[in-house]
Amino acid sequence: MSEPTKTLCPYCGVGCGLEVMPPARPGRPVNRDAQGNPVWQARGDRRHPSSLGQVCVKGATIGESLDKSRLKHPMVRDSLDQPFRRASWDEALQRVADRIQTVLSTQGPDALCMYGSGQFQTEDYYIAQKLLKGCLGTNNFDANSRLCMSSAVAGYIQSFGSDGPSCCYEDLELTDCAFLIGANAAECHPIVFNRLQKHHKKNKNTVKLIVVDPRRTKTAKAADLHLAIRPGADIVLLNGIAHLLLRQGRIDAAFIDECTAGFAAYAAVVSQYPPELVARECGIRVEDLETAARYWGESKRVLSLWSMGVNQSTEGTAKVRTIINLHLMTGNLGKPGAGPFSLTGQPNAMGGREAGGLSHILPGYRMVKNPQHRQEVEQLWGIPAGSISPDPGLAAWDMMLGLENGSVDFLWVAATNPAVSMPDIERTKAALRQSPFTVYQDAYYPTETADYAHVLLPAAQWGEKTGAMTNSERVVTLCPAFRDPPGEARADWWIFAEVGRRLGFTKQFEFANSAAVYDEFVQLTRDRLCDVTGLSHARLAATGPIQWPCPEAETEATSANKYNKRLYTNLQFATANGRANFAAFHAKGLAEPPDPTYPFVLTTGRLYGHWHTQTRTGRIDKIRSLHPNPFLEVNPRDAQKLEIQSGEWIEVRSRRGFVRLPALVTQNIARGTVFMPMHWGALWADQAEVNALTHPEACPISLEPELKACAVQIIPLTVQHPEVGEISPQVASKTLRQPTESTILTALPPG
Ligand SMILES: Nc1nc2c(c(=O)[nH]1)N[C@H]1C(S)=C(S)[C@@H](COP(=O)(O)OP(=O)(O)OC[C@H]3O[C@@H](n4cnc5c(=O)[nH]c(N)nc54)[C@H](O)[C@@H]3O)O[C@H]1N2
Ligand SMILES: Nc1nc2c(c(=O)[nH]1)N[C@H]1C(S)=C(S)[C@@H](COP(=O)(O)OP(=O)(O)OC[C@H]3O[C@@H](n4cnc5c(=O)[nH]c(N)nc54)[C@H](O)[C@@H]3O)O[C@H]1N2
Ligand code: SF4
Ligand SMILES: [Mo]
Repeated sequence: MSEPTKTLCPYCGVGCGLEVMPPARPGRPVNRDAQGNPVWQARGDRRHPSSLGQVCVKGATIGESLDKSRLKHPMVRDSLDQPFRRASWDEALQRVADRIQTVLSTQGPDALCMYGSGQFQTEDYYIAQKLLKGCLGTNNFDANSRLCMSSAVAGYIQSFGSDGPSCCYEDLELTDCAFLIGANAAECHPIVFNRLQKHHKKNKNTVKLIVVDPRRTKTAKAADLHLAIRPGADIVLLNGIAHLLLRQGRIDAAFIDECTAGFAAYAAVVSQYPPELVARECGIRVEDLETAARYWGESKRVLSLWSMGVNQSTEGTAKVRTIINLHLMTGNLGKPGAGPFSLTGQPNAMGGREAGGLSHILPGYRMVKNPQHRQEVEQLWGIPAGSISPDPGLAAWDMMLGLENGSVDFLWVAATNPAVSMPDIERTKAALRQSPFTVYQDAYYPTETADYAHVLLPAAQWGEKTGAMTNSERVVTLCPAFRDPPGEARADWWIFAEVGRRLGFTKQFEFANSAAVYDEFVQLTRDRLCDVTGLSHARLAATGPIQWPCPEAETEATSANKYNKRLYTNLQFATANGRANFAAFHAKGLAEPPDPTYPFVLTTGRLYGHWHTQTRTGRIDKIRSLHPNPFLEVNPRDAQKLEIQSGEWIEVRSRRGFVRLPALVTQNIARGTVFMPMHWGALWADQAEVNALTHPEACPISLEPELKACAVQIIPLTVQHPEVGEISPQVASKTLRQPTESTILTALPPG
């Protein structure tokens, strides 16, 4: 192969275009990593419309992760205390199919569950829906998007009548005011942030950047105004901004009148949020609140961008709707440079939503509860009417509860690592240990979740299978296979389809290849908001990435891309009456507020170089040296009271568990709040699993857990410890697996 393969970065939802080249190319030295192993090379694709050639460190180093610690063969065992033994695909798949059959006949379909991922390609997602929801008759398919995007999905559906972010990245360069709330884009959506920052720097006098985050992140440091609110105070703040806009008459009355519903009830709620109260509850200055309202009011085009600081909350949906309220109130949507823009986390969480990849939705932005929607899907799938259950299936955490109480008998986990990423990890692990039968389908081995599997299935990953992914701005990119999967690894969709065939659904899973799967999927998007009937693998390969909607009729129109950049430009929304809905929400605050015993609020999140549970990035030297160790950020005044300094070992305890790690004393975090990264599971450090501390309380609408806040206490490990006696830092440092203490001290990010 001499031409580079054009594809999409398989990490974050920015969805940067990559060009990938094999280690050896004619006339060039072989590309090698630090150990001398030949590795695939990746660079930015200048022609990709979303990223224009830019990449961050993760995209640039992806090639180094492809051949390390891969799961190459199916493995089976009868119980968790046995070692795995290698099995043929035939044996492993037959075990899975037989078990499903048994559970179906003894327990019924709702004892079966699948837990998937925004790292599936659309074809993987689609086949999984068809198998579980169509053929097996249970809606128990959920994805890690439940921990991630489900509040955004619920907020869009309730406010606009449909899921679907309406903005595009060009808006980053057309806005007068970017309002980032609960998003550390500089580290988590770096190329989106680069585009925004460039525009901001170029127009310093006219373009405003507001960041709302309890931490002074890299993103916050670039802002004109940083509102370091208390964790969980977002609704108070947003209602407070609305209060001032209303008081100053900076609203778009015509828009409210013609295009929205529910304004009066909303206005009544925000009238109860005067500036003094809001500033006090948020822990910010009245002047700063007024400045935020002024920026909103004076800007012609406001673009808000949010991510997990908003979604991962017991009031996640209410937060999303409260952001949208501000846009409705000021007419800031459906036009260039303005709108409520949810930044998607994973590379194909968007495609997952289109394919129906949560337990309450169906392909084509349809709802499980809607009889007409079920009927449309049943017809296309060629299954009897009534096959799809009218009840939403189990959400991610409810699957764990189902294992706990014995109502779930079969769990199939693919492309996610719940033994690290679920809340309340000890309870999660205990539930997984109780599972009568768990299939785990991953690209890597070992991972923490593999310990809980009865069957391990080796998955072909990005670059080893061909499929489509949709990024945050609704751009669909084809990701072609450019190398062979290692060992016997197979594409996720193929594995699901093969089990379907073994269960007798031969007609439903008769696909020659993933292009045929995609062709069937697009039929289910016809005349829906996310219409992609004009797309096929062949078209995407020939023309490159395309933004949806892209209905069949537009197949010929080369202008389709420009035409479809934004949704709702005609101000007709997807609700029954075409109007967008205001929502009137009072703030409820955190599910587990601090108290005298657990006086700190722990918040959690990400670092620039690492990706989630490190299955890839933990195996890349450059990234390991960027972030060698877990740490806990503590404000200097709190540190003084606790008598701890940077690098000293502490124990952090919540009602559910504890971690031990070094402190990082920094002004970047407010007093009373502490921060810990999510990346270190049991394989990468001892006793530094952030989710040992978190709780599973979730938003009642989106069912998304409040992974961003729980109450903790901090115990310095150099002093007498109530349970384990005196621990010196030297002893404690042995509990960190990877780097030594000296690397911790030298590599702590600058405070
Ligand atoms: N480098 C890197 N990038 C990634 C990922 C990764 O693992 N590594 N993962 C991807 C995925 S799946 C996702 S979902 C995204 C997540 O992207 P982000 O949401 O931007 O990242 P997080 O660090 O999880 O959290 C964002 C911020 O929320 C703040 N926050 C905490 N509590 C509150 C609150 O109550 N209110 C407000 N306003 N803010 C709060 C935190 O301080 C944090 O800075 O990143 C994607 N990109
Ligand atoms: N405390 C706390 N917890 C959190 C969060 C937080 O902010 N704080 N964030 C939450 C969020 S937003 C998210 S998205 C989750 C992420 O949590 P996880 O989904 O658990 O994290 P990953 O490490 O991305 O796991 C993906 C797995 O898929 C595998 N994989 C990669 N490609 C493929 C493929 O093509 N096929 C298959 N079968 N496997 C593949 C990888 O090897 C890896 O094991 O964590 C959640 N948990
Ligand atoms: S910004 Fe996201 S999509 Fe782009 S290169 Fe980095 S990780 Fe990949
Ligand atoms: Mo996520």
